[in-house]
Amino acid sequence: MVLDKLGSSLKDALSKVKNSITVDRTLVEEVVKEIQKSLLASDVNVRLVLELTKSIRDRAIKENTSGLDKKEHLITIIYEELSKFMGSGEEFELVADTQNRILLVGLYGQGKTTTTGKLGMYFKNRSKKVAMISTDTWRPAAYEQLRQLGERIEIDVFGAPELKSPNEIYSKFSDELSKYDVVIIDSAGRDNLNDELVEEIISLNSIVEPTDTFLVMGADVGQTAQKQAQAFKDNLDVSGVIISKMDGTGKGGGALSACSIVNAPVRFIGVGENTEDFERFNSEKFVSELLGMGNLEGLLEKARLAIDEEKAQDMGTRMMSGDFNLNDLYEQMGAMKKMGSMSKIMNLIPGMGNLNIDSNMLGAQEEKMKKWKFAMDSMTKYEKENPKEISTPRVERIAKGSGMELYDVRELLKHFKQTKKMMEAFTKPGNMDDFDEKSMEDPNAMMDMMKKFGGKKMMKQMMKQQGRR
Ligand SMILES: Nc1nc2c(ncn2[C@@H]2O[C@H](COP(=O)(O)OP(=O)(O)O)[C@@H](O)[C@H]2O)c(=O)[nH]1
Ligand SMILES: [Mg+2]
Repeated sequence: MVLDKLGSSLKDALSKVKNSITVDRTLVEEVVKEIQKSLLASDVNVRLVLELTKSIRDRAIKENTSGLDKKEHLITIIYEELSKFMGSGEEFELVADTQNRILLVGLYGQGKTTTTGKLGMYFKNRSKKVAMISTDTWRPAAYEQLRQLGERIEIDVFGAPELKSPNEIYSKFSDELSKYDVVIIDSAGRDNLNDELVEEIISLNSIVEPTDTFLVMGADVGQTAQKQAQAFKDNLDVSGVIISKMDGTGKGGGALSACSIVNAPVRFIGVGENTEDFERFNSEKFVSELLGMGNLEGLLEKARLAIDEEKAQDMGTRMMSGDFNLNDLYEQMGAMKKMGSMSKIMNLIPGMGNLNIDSNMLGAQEEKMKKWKFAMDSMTKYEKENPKEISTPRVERIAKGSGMELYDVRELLKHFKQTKKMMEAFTKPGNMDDFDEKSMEDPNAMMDMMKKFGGKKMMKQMMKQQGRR
């Protein structure tokens, strides 16, 4: 696994917490020191290390432990702060309802061209019509490299190495490019970010008007990462970082620091030379793996349940007011996913673990939710807010845009209607009669509700029911 050295030293710091008898200031200090040492050894920027460890220390001392014991609380804080440092937030999604133009920038040799192909493949696999364009006028072989890559992975490539400037190249093809859902622009690099390159990229940026600009950086850049990142940030609106060559180094902390400097999350990582060696980056998942979360997972779920309580309350209030729409459903599905697989969630609920619910059934439901998320990404804001207005032509467009079958989109809309009905039953007093204690005890009825609902409010309801017995 990538960054395994950092991982093993962070794990050591965590076992210190786990094996301690009490959590006091001395322990917090000791653990903070260990974390500092491990991060610095992985080339993470010193200032960032100090900031990060300061928040861990402050939170560990000040925060109230919200239902967790002190050790659990400290471990949760370490996990949360590390995830935040790596740019937590939603996973990358394309901007809906418009052509996405993704500009890749970075110094020479950082992996831009390779990453152009990887990103292209990533979107092609998600049923998008993808084009790649080479705007590197510096190295004559640059276009050829991308052209061959495109031929291999069957993605259209544009480029005109005989032209003098990136702008000329992009303008030459702008009509043709308008036919694609996603256009990935591979730009030129230099050994250094000199004025010439800055000027070239700023001017290319103004012609392309990218929906996203990703800074590509090799995991092996070390301490120079901050300087590079800062220079690009000063001149461009960098919306994310892609770290390539994560497979080739035990360090990589330098590149990870870059996202903190450009103030944008790590979006993808490259883990090899081949097109498929590419992963969407999720800082929480990454940190879980880094910390060897197998044994921590239960704890984190417990912490999330406690913390999300508030958010669930919020959602509940909104639903009470009767305007539950597809955005809420989306959020619900996201919250579910965050808590882990359905079977794990079932295990967390007192009494549910022993019900022996068919795991195939749960798996199938999870698959469906994945598809529905794709479908919802292809809806407009208006459609998500007014699901009733989604007519057949719209269903067709959504299916096409997300690469789903008509059937999938219709099923999603049906699921939404049922969920909405369910919400009303839960939120309006008196309507609970349909879902009395008896049906709560019947695993099938329960599953039915779980399927229809898929939300936290319902879990809370169930837990209340369980507690009442
Ligand atoms: N091991 C490994 N090598 C990579 C990765 N990404 C790019 N490379 C290699 O890094 C070198 C430079 O890549 P290139 O895409 O040409 O960089 P560019 O100059 O920024 O366009 C090439 O030899 C690539 O094969 C990666 O994720 N892992
Ligand atoms: Mg290149």
